[in-house]
Amino acid sequence: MAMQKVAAIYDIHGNLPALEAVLEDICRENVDCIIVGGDVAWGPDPAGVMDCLLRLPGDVRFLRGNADREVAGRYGVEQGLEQWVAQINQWCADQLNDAQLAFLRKLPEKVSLHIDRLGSVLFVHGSPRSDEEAIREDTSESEIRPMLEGVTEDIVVCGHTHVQFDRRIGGKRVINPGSVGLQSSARGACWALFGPDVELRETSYDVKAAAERILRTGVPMAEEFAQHVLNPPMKGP
Ligand SMILES: [Mn+2]
Repeated sequence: MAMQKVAAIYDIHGNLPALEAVLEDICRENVDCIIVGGDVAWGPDPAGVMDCLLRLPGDVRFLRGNADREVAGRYGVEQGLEQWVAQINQWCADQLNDAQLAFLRKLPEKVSLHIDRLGSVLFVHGSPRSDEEAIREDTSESEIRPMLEGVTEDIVVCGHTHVQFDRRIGGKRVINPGSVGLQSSARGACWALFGPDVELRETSYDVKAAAERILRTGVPMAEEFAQHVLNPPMKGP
């Protein structure tokens, strides 16, 4: 059955206050489905975010991001993670229970839907061929074309790089909803609404309260996470 309205929330990265603010906005939109686009738990409040997402009513479809794979598999420096990423990764895995880790381990890498007036939409985390391949606003078309090879959908939705964009490449529309919890080039929590058109949305939330909360979590590099939320990196001119 084709859907009328779908919300995409990507790269939540353990930021529960940002997620809650976005879910309030989504609630007002009467969506048929929410796509959770990966990288949910790696961040300051892995358990809070997982509890919230797994309690959501209605049609919620998850796909797996690279960080979900890394948290669920307890990746360390041996698996190629940088030291600081590995340290946070282990801490995040320790915050989750076995059922939550098993849930992350079993997620699919892509979700495909048909949305009225938009057409077929493929949701992935990085690119259609890799959960850690980046597609950015300024990635060249010649780099992106091979990533889209074999994709039959009209629209590709990808995340991972944490900055919103809406591009047209080789007859396809490629969209990044931005990051809910670890945003760049935006002050608020970013997401996207699909149907009948595509809306890139930014939900403001109390970043000061969120930062204070982060400092109490015990996550490694809490100060850096708090600073990121208070002052997200902005793109140069
Ligand atoms: Mn990612």
